[in-house]
Amino acid sequence: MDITVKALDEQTRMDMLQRMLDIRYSEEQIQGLFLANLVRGTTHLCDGQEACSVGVAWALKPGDMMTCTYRGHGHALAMGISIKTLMAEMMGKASGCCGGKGGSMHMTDASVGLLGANAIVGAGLPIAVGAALTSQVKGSHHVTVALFGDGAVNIGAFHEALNMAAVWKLPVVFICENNLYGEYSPLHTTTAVENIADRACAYNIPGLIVDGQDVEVVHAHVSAAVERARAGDGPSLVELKTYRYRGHSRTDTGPYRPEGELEAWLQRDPIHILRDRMIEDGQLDAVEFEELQQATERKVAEALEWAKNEPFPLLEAAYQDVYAGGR
Ligand SMILES: Cc1ncc(C[n+]2csc(CCOP(=O)(O)OP(=O)(O)O)c2C)c(N)n1
Ligand SMILES: [Mg+2]
Repeated sequence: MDITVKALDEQTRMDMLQRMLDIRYSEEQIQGLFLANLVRGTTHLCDGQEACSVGVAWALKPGDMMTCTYRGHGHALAMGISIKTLMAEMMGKASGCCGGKGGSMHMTDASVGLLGANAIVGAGLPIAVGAALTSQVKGSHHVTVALFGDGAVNIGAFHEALNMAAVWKLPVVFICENNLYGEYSPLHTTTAVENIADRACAYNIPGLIVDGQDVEVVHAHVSAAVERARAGDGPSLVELKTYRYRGHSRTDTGPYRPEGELEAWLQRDPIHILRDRMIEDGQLDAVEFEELQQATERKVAEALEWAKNEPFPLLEAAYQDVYAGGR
């Protein structure tokens, strides 16, 4: 696939920057919530990976769909779930996107195209293939993207999904957020290839290796794969090289990471890459960026306070949403 990365217009860049900041500050607040024991269970944060979710979401059109993983707060916000709804879901409140019954690992809202975050590694891929088959049968020209981690590529469902989608030329794009670790295991100890995208040749589909820290680069590559799928030319495998700043889940401080690795990735922070480019192009200055950060921090804190005061679901809600159309 021949892909040129063009500068996006100023408004699009500003919107992307804002959404990446929304994600960054939301993750910060969520970590605090869990550490303060205000929410039971666990959470998986995506700070460092913001350019992936935002670049992918901006490559989609209304009606397109996404499946993602338990590391899915960024995907949910990028697809258009509001910060308030996200925070309410996090705290198990009735006004959350799943009525408070999903929590951190299951941010879902079909009305924005988010078919579901999945806690089972690899489980979103066959769901995306099914959604794509529906679009193909209906002739609706919608595309589904499946987001998953590097840990999912050794799961049977990955291979089955890619093979079937390739054979049937389904309108689906498989997007791996390769953050170098599956739980506490470095990729090279679990996976025989260095580049996940190299596996595409086994299914006779394009494989793209992409800088996952640069939102414009992510957007350009995913857009090309999405439009290829929409045109009826079948799936692609896109690998976004990225890094999670925190450990696997809330209590993991990442002691297994080699010294200096995190610091090296912090030098390529996705928010700073876009900020610096906008400053260079005269679209933003340091003071405006500072104000944007502060306003976002306030907005996220307010959303969290609002969510804290929302009611929990009623007991009867346990019987709702069990079957399709049951609400
Ligand atoms: C089928 C299955 N096997 C094992 C697990 C336990 N598990 C939870 S997260 C995880 C690591 C997945 O890593 P990766 O796909 O790279 O995603 P990341 O957490 O890095 O975003 C594993 C093995 C699971 N949830 N599902
Ligand atoms: Mg991983």
